[in-house]
This record gives sequence, structure tokens and C-alpha cells, in this order.
Amino acid sequence: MNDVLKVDRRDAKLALAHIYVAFIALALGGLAGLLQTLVRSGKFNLPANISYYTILTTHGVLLGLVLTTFFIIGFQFAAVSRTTGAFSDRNRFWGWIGFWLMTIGTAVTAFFILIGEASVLYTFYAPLQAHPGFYLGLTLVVVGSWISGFVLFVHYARWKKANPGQVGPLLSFMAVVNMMLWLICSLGVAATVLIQLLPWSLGLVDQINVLVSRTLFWYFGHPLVYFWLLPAYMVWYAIIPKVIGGKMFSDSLARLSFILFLLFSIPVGFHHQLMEPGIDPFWKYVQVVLTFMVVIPSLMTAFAMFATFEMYGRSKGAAGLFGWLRKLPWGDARFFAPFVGMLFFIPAGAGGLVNASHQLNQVVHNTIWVTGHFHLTLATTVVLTFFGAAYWLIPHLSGRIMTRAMNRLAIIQTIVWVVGMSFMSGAMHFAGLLGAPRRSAFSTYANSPQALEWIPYQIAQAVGGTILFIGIILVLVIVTNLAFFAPKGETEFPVAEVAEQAERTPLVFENWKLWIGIAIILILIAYTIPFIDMIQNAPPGSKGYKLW
Ligand code: HAS
Ligand code: CU
Repeated sequence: MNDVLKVDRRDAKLALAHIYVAFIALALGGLAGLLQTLVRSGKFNLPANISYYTILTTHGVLLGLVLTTFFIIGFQFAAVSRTTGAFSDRNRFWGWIGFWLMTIGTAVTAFFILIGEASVLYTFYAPLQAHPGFYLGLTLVVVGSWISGFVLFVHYARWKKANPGQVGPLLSFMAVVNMMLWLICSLGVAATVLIQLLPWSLGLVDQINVLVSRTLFWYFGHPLVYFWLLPAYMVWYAIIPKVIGGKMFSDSLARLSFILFLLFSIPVGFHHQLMEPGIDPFWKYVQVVLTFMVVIPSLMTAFAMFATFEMYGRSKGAAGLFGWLRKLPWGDARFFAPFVGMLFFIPAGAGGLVNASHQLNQVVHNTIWVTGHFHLTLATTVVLTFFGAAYWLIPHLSGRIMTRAMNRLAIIQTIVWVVGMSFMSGAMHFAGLLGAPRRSAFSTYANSPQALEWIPYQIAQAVGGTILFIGIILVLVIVTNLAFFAPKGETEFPVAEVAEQAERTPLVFENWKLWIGIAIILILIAYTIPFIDMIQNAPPGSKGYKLW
């Protein structure tokens, strides 16, 4: 097997370019988030003419779509280059094309949001209608990401050809699965944007089938959240064991969980549409069952992480049920930040199960509980893992080292995040249970007693949001230091080995025809009949609304 220890310098540049854009998005999106929580506390008004919904759209697009996609693609380029060798010049060239398309697309989208022509939030739900430039910009982002995906596929195929009969390196395998997931699901958002939203916002047609567009969106939107999660799982499975000085529990289990994500992430979008009329309850039920199937690979991941930590702790002489906890390297930010992410995923995932249960969804849907849910999953579990990865990835790529002082700051950053998020997301969960809506600016709803009940929680959200903004400043300080100012030197790109007692990995995990075939069959089962129904029994379409 190739034993490439360093990411090629030219690949490093490509990866870093993506990561820079990601952190710029974090800075701007984080500022928007701070402003939102302040507005919603009722104690602060935005300066003249700036709408809450413009800020909210900026926040969701920059953090949910831009930060994630850029960080993930940059990280995956680095991980694949590290484990299967440098990209060819031609592939790297296409990688840059992908990068520029995504960057130009982001700039175009951001422009139309900021001039107030696209306050449609990050889900851009019809019948809210944005300027065509908003949809065009997003299309460029998606097309750019597809190109980057194909670069990975071609590179991986070349490695497989050169190493016949061998299992591909785990991190590269995982990156390939994640990009396949992304490719299959983003066809849905491409379809609604190109066939429905764009012609409608250009005025070529004046009505839109709202249910079809939301269905295509969620066909994409749910797997999207796993496109964010899987790179975090790459770090947990394949990198954290090495960071703590241990070994990976099982390579096969890691691959199996990724394949299960490929199969079950997509045919589940209806769990975002449980309250929507026009979908037969039977098909909602089918997709809820599949949603509970996609929980299994996360439970497997929890098991594997416990096993890894416990194996390591016991190898260091830990005794008792939880003695291994004391052996973990708590002072190492590369471990600490992702570990806290794992810890938060326990309540975050439990909240997801609540959401997916039809009757409970009636209580929480469209309330700020849901916002609380994804600030635990995405903005804590995934984001803290990305921060933890950045602490070695950026210096590895920039040829620098993380100083002890920066490591200490990163530990403080993690704690600040935990405190800020506990206030903010905790308050969101409680206020949501009391009925506080999501996606809405401050209002007392004519002083209705119910709305007045929410205010203390909204103040807690603003407190949390302010603390989180301090966390963002801290991480930006660290990242800037690691990219440009830290002492020069060699930083390891940690990649874990598998424990001796683990079984050999079977080749069946790379039978792509089989897995993609099953994924497509599941998608067809879950979507064909309800989709035909939506088109055949469609109510009159809707004109576009600009409510801001
Ligand atoms: Fe979700 C809404 C259901 C996971 C993100 N979700 C959202 C939205 C976002 C989002 C962004 O069914 C809002 C979309 C919008 O704008 O409308 N979600 C789920 C379920 C899961 C889930 C069942 N969500 C995620 C992840 C996200 C994410 C991951 C981002 C990264 N979600 C829903 C539903 C809705 C929803 C409904 C719609 C709500 C509505 O009405 O609108 C599951 O995948 C969760 C499974 C996870 C677990 C946890 C396993 C725990 C692990 C950690 C182990 C810890 C260790 C450390 C080892 C079961 C792996 C331990 C150490 C110690 C010492 C203790
Ligand atoms: Cu979902």
C-alpha cells in the first residue's frame, strides 16, 4: 500500500483555499447569527432598512451551505491526497475549476441576499420567491462541488487500478462514499432549481407546484445533513484513535456504517414534511421507518467510539467500568473538541428521534425546538469536530505547528462553545416546547400571554449567541495563527491503524454497483408513488411571494 505521509504541496494549496473560504463564511455568518439572537431578545433593533430575514438568510446560507461544503471538500481533498497519493496535474486543475465555480457561485448568491432580493432563508421554500441570481449562484456552487466529487472518483479509481485486489484506504473510501451520497441527493435540488424555481423566478412560468418543490428539496435536504456529518465521522473513526495514541476498533464496521448511510440517508425526506398536506400518511410512515434505519449507523458509530476509547484506556492499565475515561488526553484540543462534539451528539440525536416520531413532530414542527436541534447536531457536533480537525489539518497544510498557547486557547474555545451553545440551544428547545415559532423576528403577538412566556428564553438565546460569537472570534484567531503566523515546522496528519484483533476487511464494501443499485431501489420505493400522486393530484400552482 502507498504510505504517503504528507499531503502533496500543490494539493495542500487546493485544500487550504477551500478552508479559507469556509472560515471567512464562519466569520460573516457568525456575525449574522449574533445579530439575530439580539433582535429576537426584543432588546435590539437592526439599523435602518436591514431586515431580520436578510440577516437570517445570510446566516443559514453562509453557515449551513457554504462553511460546510467548502470545509468538507477541502478536508476530503487533503485526506484523499494523504491516503491515496497526490492528485495528477489534470485532476488538480479540475479541482481548482470546482473551487472557483463554488466561490463565484457563493459570491453571486451572497450579493443577491445582501441587496435584499433573496430573503428566502436557507431552505428557499416556495412560494417565497428570490431573484433568479440567487438560484443561479447556488447552481454554480452545486456544479462546482460535483466537479470536485468527480475528481475524487477518478483519483480513487486510478488507485484501485494500480492496486488490484486491495481494499482502498479507509479515509479515501469514506470520502468517495460521501461524495456519492452528495451527488445522488443534489440531483433533487438541481431538479427543483432548474426545472421549477429558476423558470418561475425568471417569469417564464407564473406558477409553481409547491409540494413538488419542497419534496425535491427534502430529497436533498436530509442527506445533506449526513453529507455534513460523515466527514465528522471520518475524523472520529479514522483519525481520533491515532490522536489519542490508540488503534481503530474495526475497519469493516466503519465501512459498513458508511454504506448504511449511503443506502438509508436519501429515502427519508418526508420526515421534514410530516405536517404537510398532500402526502398520504402511509408514505410518511414508510419514510419514518427508513429514518429509524438510518439511526443504526450512528448507534454503530457510538459503539465503535466507546470501544476505541475503552480499548485504549485498558491498554494503559485503566480498571473499572469507566476508568478508561481518565486515560484520555483531555489537554489535547485535537481530541477534546471532537470529543465534546460526540458528547453533544447524544442529546442531539435523541432530539432527532423525537422529531422523526410523527406525533411528537406535531408538537415541535416549525417551532424553534428544531433550530435548537440543528444547533446541537450541526453547529456543535459537526462544527466542533471540524474545529478539532482544523487544529492539525491547517498547520499540516501550511507547514507550521500549533503552539502550546494556541492549544490552550483551543481548549478554552471549546469550553466557550459548550457554554454558549448550552444556553442558546437549550433555551431554543424549551421555548419551542412552549410554542415559540422558528424563522421569525421578535414579536409579542399583541402581548399574548403565550408569547410573553417565551421572552426569558429569547434573552437566554441572546446571552448564548453572544458567548458563541466570542467562541467564533477565538477560533478565527487560532485558525489565522495556524495558517499564517505559527512557527514553521512539521505537523502530523494523523491516520489510525486498525487494532490487531479486528477482522480483515472484505472487498464487498467496494461493490459500488450493488450499493448504488440498492440505494436507487430504496429511493424508488419511497418516492415513486407519492411523487406521481403529487403531480397527478396537484392543486393549482402558486405565484411567487416576496414577503420581506
Ligand atoms: Fe435532524 C431537522 C431527525 C440527525 C440537522 N435536522 C433538522 C434540521 C437540520 C438537521 C439542519 O425527523 C432542520 C431542517 C430545516 O431547516 O427545516 N435528525 C433527525 C434524526 C437524526 C438527525 C432522526 N439532523 C441530524 C444531523 C444533522 C441534522 C446529524 C446535522 C449534522 N431532523 C430530524 C427531523 C427533522 C430534523 C425529523 C425535521 C423536524 C421538523 O419538524 O422540521 C439522526 O440521524 C440522529 C441519530 C444520532 C444518534 C446519536 C448517536 C450518538 C453518537 C455519539 C456517541 C458519543 C460518544 C462519546 C462515543 C442516535 C454517535 C461518549 C462518551 C462519554 C463519556 C459518554
Ligand atoms: Cu432529516
